[in-house]
Amino acid sequence: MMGRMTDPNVPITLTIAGSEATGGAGAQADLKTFQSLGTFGMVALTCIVSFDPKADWGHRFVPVDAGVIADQLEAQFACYTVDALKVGMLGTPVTIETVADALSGLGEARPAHVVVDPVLICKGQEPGAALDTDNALKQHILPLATFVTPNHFESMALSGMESIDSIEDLAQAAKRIYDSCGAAVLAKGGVRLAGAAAQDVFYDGTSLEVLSAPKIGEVAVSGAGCTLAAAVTAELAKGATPFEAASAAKALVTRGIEARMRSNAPFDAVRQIASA
Ligand code: PXL
Repeated sequence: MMGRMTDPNVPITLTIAGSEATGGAGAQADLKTFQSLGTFGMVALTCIVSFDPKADWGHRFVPVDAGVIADQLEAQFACYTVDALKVGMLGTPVTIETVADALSGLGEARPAHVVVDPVLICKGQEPGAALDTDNALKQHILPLATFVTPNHFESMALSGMESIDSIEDLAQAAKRIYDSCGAAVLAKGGVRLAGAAAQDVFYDGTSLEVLSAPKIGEVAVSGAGCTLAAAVTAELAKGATPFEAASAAKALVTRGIEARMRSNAPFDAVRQIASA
């Protein structure tokens, strides 16, 4: 294999994420996003989520064996120089430790960009039910992040703030999260903050920016968060600055919500549309 190199003209992206079988969220959303933004995408699968139509569309969750997760990462990093990596749903403390060990063990081969979507609680889970998973994520994965994309709930959990009711509160949370881990932060207000705009806050230690787009309805769309973080990952892989990546990602998610899929489930799913 001497002399064989990764093609330098094709940005390479990897997501470490769970399968959401209906294709709206998780690894499927990530891969579609990677493709729509012109990168070569890979998935290391951490778990399989199947909604249960007989039980209020709750999540049936099956973790992938830790050894199999490590094997996937070994194969991927042996094949390619990964330009940017996304960490999505991990799901259990064992998975978190496995992924953290694998990434720490990469040394020089660790991608320059590690985008963490801190999936603390999935819809359908009781808050607190997954406290050990949340703590493991904070302890083992956040220190590896160069970019983090908390939603409204995760911004409260990671900043220690009891409520986030305004864009000023969200900015405060973004600053606190930056101070705690040193990663660029894109804190998502989405539909959770009142007003006609879906606003998010970007903070990287120097510049604080509010990203704003008209709200499209008042109901969260499945896969929006996954798609946003995957789009940030793809843009960073292509050489964008963190703020450029955040802006481009927000535009892709807005287009994807406009073009959303309706289904027999009581929620819509983002559809990734490449720009014209
Ligand atoms: O949207 C968060 C999320 C991430 N990853 C997987 C999921 C979900 C939500 O359903 O199933 C695999």
